[in-house]
Amino acid sequence: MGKVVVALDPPPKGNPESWVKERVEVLGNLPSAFKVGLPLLLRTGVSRLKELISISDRPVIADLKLADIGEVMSYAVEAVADAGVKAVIAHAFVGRRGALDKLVQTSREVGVDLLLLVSMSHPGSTEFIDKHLNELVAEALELGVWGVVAPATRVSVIRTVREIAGSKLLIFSPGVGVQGAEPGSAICAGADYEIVGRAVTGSPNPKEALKRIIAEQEERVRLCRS
Ligand code: BMP
Repeated sequence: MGKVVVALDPPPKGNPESWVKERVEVLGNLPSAFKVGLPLLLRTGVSRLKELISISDRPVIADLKLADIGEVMSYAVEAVADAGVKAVIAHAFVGRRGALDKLVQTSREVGVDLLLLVSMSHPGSTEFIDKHLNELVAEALELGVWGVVAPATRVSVIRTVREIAGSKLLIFSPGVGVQGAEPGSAICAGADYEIVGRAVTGSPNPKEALKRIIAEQEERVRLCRS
């Protein structure tokens, strides 16, 4: 069983709804989950999201990358909860008081799991965010969230997160494929799921592309665990 979350980010040209539908239908149950973010939500709106979610059995993660005061983040979570998303992604750096404490409370009330971003896959993440990695993971642990997002492009970060969090947090890792990380490398470093976007969705045959990525992931994980 592969451990891949497919990021559905429709490019600017074309119809975003048919773009998503075509991919969700052919990928079926191969992905562990789908992730949708602003490139889709800004163009379709949350009301259309509900319909898109209904064509798949897989859970959907809303990648809102929230970074606001608690009250406003809560409104956003309530909006996507209505569409039936499994989880929402927020930035950990906004801190707890007046922000994440409220977000955690609202998410629980509306039955949405929370993923906190503790490090990012682009190089600039080391300029500010990564300097506080240990504190951000500790904060995620204290808040008792479902998991964190940490980059497949810097596996040392994943190792640190796993060391601090033990088995108390799931780790979702973007950066596999177009951003350069090899399938399976993040899981070998301690992640639970790898997030893959364009390497699957930009392929002329997304299903075959995902199958290849899953096969590679399984092989690398088999080797690193043997
Ligand atoms: P791709 O595989 O096409 O590079 O897509 C990666 C996905 O993961 C995108 O949806 C992006 O928003 C997300 N992501 C990322 O690339 N780096 C991060 O640090 C956090 C993310 O959510």
